[in-house]
Amino acid sequence: MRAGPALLLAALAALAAPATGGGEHRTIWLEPGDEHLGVTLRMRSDAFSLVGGVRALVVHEDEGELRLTYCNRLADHTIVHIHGINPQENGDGQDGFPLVRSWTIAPGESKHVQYALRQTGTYFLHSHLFMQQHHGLVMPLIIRERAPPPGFGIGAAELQRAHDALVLLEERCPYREADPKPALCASDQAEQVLQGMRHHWAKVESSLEETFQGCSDAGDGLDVQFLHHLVNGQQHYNLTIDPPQRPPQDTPASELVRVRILNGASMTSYKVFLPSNSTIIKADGSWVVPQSLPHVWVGVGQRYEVLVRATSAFMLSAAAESFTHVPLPHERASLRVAFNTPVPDTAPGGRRSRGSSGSGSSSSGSTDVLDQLLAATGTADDSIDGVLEQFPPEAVSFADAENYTYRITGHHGYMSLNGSGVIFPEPAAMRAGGGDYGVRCVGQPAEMVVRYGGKYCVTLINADADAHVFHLHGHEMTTVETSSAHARRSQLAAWRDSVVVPGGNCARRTVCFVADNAAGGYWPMHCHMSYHLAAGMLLFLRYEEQSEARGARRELPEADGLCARLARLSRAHELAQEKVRDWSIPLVVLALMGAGAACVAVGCVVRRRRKQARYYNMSLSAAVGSAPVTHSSGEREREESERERERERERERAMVMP
Ligand SMILES: [Cu+2]
Repeated sequence: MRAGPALLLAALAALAAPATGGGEHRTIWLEPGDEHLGVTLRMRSDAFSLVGGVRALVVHEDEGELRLTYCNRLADHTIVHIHGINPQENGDGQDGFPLVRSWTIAPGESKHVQYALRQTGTYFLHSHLFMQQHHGLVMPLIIRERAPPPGFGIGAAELQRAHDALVLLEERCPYREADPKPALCASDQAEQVLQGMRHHWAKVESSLEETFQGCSDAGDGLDVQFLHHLVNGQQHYNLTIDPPQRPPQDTPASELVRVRILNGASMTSYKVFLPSNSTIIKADGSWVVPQSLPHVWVGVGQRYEVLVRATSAFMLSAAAESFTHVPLPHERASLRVAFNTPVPDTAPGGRRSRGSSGSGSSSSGSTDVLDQLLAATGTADDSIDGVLEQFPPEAVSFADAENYTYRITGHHGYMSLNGSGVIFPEPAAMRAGGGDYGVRCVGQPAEMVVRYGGKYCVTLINADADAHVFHLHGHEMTTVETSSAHARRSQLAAWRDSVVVPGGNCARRTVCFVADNAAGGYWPMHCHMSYHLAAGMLLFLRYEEQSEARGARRELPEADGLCARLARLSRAHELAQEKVRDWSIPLVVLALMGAGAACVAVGCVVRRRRKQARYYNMSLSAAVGSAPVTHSSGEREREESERERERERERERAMVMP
C-alpha cells in the first residue's frame, strides 16, 4: 500500500467527516505506552472523560451517531473493534475485525468509522489484532441513555441522579503455570507465553479424534497465570464521591452509584462480589429485569451495570478464577466507594447512627471478607444466564430455529472448533509480509451460513478442560440452555454479546440469535480469551448470497475453503482499493498543501513518542504494593475532565510547534 496517498485520503476523510451531520467527531491516537508492567501500547484522545477517575469515551444516545477517527502512531498495523456495538455495515472493516488486510490501519495511517447509535450502556474499544489488547489497547465506552424503557421500575430521574463508577478488570504480566514465576514482566512476555502454550498443545499425544470426540475433566488451573490483577489499573482502587449540595427537603435517603463492571482482561474470568443493596440493571449493554445477586461471574469481554443504593461507603471485590485454592492476595482486586460529605442519616424505615457500617458496606467486614474468600474458590460458570431476564421481553421464539453444533477442543498446537482453527498473522509478520496477509487455516474452518431474517441456535459443547468465553460480532444472543440447566428456558434470557462456556465434562450451552444485520457478509464468533483466539478458536457467521441455493446453506466450503475465500476477498478488496487510489491521485496532488497542513493539525502524522505518565502509566506505577490512589467524582470530576481535555489540546498544539 502506498502510504502517502492513503494517509492523505484518510486525513481528508477525517476532516470531511464532521460536515456529514450527527454527533461530535472524536479522534483517538493509538500510541506506544511506557512499557511498565508490559503495557507497551495505549489509546489516547482529547475526547475522553473521567468516569470515577478512569478515562473513558462517553457519548450520549441523543448524539445519534458515533464518529471516530483512529490514528495509528504505532510501528505495527492495528485495528480497533468496539466490543458489543453492532454496526450495520462492515464492508470497509467498520466492525474492526481484520478479515482482510486492507481493513487494518497501517503505521502512520488513519481510519474513520461512523455508527448510528442504536444501543446504550457499557462497551469497550480494543485492538482485535493478536495480543495488542493485552498490551494496553483498551478503552471503556459509555453510551448514556435518554431514559430506561417504559415500565422498567427505575425512572430516568433516578438514573440521572446516580453517580458513575467504573470497574475495569485487567491482568498484567503473564506466565505459564508450567514455568517459574518471573520476578518482573518483559514487554514481549505475552508472545513468549503464547509460543510456549502452542508448543505444549502440540506435544499432547492423544489423537485429534480423541480430543475432539472425548470429554476432558475440568482443568484444575489456568494455563496462563498473571502476576497482577487490577481494577482501574490498581489492585485496590478507592473512589470518593462528592454528592451535590441539595436542600434538605430534596436530599435523598441514599446516594445512587451506577457501577459499570467491564472485564477487559485477556484470559481471566472474575467472581465479583456485589454490595447487598445493589441491583443488576444491564448485562452487556442490554436492559435486564432488575435483579439482586450476591455475586456474579464476569467472563472476559462481559459487562454488568449495577445500581448501588449506598447509605455509607461500600466495596466491590473481584477474585480471579482460582479453581481449587482460596484466591491468593494478588488474585484479588477491589473498588471501594466512599462519600466526601456524609450520606443523610435517614434511611427508609428510620434513622441509623452515623458511623455505623450500614447495609451498603456489607463487604467491608472481616467476616464477610473471609466468607467471600471461601466462596470465591472455583471456576467461572454460566448460571447467571439462567437467571437474568431481558427487559422488555421480546416475543421471539426460537422453537423453529436452525441449529449448529460446535465442539470446542484444544491441543495439537491450536485451539479449534469442530477440529479446525483460523489463525491470524502477528503484527510483526504483517510488517514483513508485503501483499501476503498470511491467514492460516488448520482443517476446514467452521462457517455458519445464515440468511437474513432467519433464526439460529448455536450449541457449544466444551470437550476441553478450560472454560471459554464466546463473543459474537454484529448480533445479540439470548441463552436458551445453560451448561447446568439443559431444559430449554423460555426465550427471555438477557440479550448479550459474550457468553461463558464452562470447562470440562463436555459442558454444553445453547445460544440463539436472529440474523438481522442488514450489512450481511461475514461476522466472527470466537473465544474472547486472547491466547485461545490467537491459537485459532474462531468461526465465521456468513450471510448467504441471494443467488446461493437454499439447499446449499449448510455445506461447508469445499476444497478451496474459507482460507482461500478469505484470500480472494482480501485480494479483491485490495484491487478495489488500488482503483480508488489510482483515480484519486490527481485529486490528492491538488489537495496536497491544504490536506498536509490539516493532517498535521489533527496529529495523524506526528509519530513522536512521549513519556508523560498518564492514564494506565500513571495508575500502574502505583499499582502494586503502594497505597491506593483516591479519585473523586461529581462536579470536581467534570471540571477535571474539562481541564484534562484542555491540557491534552495544549500538548497537541505544542507537538506541532517547531
Ligand atoms: Cu477460549
